[in-house]
Amino acid sequence: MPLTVAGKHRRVRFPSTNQPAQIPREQKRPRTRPASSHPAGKMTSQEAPRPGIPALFTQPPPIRDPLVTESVDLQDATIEKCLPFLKGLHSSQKGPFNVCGVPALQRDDHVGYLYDSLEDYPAGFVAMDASRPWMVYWALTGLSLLGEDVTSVRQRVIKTLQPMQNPAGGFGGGHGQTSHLAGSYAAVLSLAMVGGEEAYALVDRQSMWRWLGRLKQADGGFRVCEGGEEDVRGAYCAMTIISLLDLPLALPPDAVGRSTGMENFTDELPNYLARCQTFEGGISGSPGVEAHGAYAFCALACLSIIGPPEETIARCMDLPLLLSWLSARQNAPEGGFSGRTNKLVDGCYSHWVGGCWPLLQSAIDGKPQSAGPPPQAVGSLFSREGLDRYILGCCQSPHGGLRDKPGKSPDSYHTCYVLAGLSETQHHHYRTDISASSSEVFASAFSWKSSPIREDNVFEKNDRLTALHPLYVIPHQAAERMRLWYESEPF
Ligand code: FPP
Ligand code: K
Ligand code: ZN
Repeated sequence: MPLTVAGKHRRVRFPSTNQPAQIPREQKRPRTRPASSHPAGKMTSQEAPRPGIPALFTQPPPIRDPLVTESVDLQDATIEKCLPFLKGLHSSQKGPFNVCGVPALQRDDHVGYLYDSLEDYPAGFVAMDASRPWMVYWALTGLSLLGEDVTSVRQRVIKTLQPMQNPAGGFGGGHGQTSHLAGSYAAVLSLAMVGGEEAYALVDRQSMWRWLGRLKQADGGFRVCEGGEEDVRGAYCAMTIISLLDLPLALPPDAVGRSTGMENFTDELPNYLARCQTFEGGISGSPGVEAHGAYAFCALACLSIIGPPEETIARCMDLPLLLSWLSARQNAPEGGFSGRTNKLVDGCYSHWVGGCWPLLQSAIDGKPQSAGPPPQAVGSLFSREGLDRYILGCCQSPHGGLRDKPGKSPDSYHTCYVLAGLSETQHHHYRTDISASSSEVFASAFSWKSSPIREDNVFEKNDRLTALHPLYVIPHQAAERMRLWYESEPF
């Protein structure tokens, strides 16, 4: 019997196979079953998939672990939920479908959703009040990916961010809030995207530099705010800000790190990041905890900002182990990425995990020899087709916006990072021997180029998105223009 679910604008009807599987209490204990049977198989719709879809993406995996746990049940339920979308059969999917059985990107709906996300919110969204710079960043990045000209909101962005900057340095998550590296990262990147002198000149670089000096720790890492936690987000956000704003690499005179003999923001940082690689090969938020895709991106992007990936990543990470863990993030039939071992596919990892691949590829390719793309020694390190199928088939919400997975509501965070992931599948990202910056330290960070991939596409010309800078996650020009402007300004 079809079920009715309340949507934002109208009531959407889902067939009953779309309900999350109820896990009976007694099944939460690990149990075993014959390895050959798929318990959820009976629930799988027998309706034939659209033509053009390989069997890999239309069936539960053929090899199964006989031990059944709560994680396995959740995984089975997720596959059941995704299959009708992967097969192109779900009634909420909008076409046209291409010859590969993949639905078109609903560009206008997503553009509309993101412009809406910059308007007012009802009271229930109060928890987002500390994420104001992020709301701006996700919308502007998503709109840029979709080819919108975001300079049209320049004045609004400046006016919104201006009160969030604190006299003692950095941006808070809202007016009157403590400065935080995550909010400061989102604020600086948003200013880069709208661009222009007024936006660049808004940042107080002197106080930013001093504040960052108070966040740098003796072990090489960064706290995310004064008195706050230290993790790889802090390190990535700090190095993003330092490199884009052309701040001095030297620590301010009163920085805590100076008391242990450190002189620069990058001192001991590679060692700190190296200590975040775990026994699984993935990278954790801080030494000793569980590897996660979001932190893997932060660590690898941070290493790629502070030096060429073939030096920094190769020196700090066990590459074969990292490749093995990263590859295990992608499964069939879903095709999208999970964030960690034994957890579920989620559209936002299309960027956090998807964004790691070009950085690893660059570490493997080695020192760039020319201004053009390097010869491809190996094929794609991940299945672009799988990720495209998950994004276009499972992550598009029927009224605009993109989501974690079928059954979840869209939000601007997922819309941004799912689109960023789609863009990543559509481009080769590589470094050249030419840098947009005159800096020696950050020469590598500003030497990235992107060119559209033409082979093995399962998406259409109209689904093409803008390329993003693989380290700064904003359009290339936005990052380069900001850096060049500050290079020309006295500090
Ligand atoms: C687990 O959530 C998620 C994390 C432990 C990391 C979240 C961090 C980010 C998304 C990125 C931060 C980056 C910057 C630049 C600030 P979960 O348990 O709900 O999800 P899971 O089951 O998929 O692991
Ligand atoms: K998640
Ligand atoms: Zn997510």
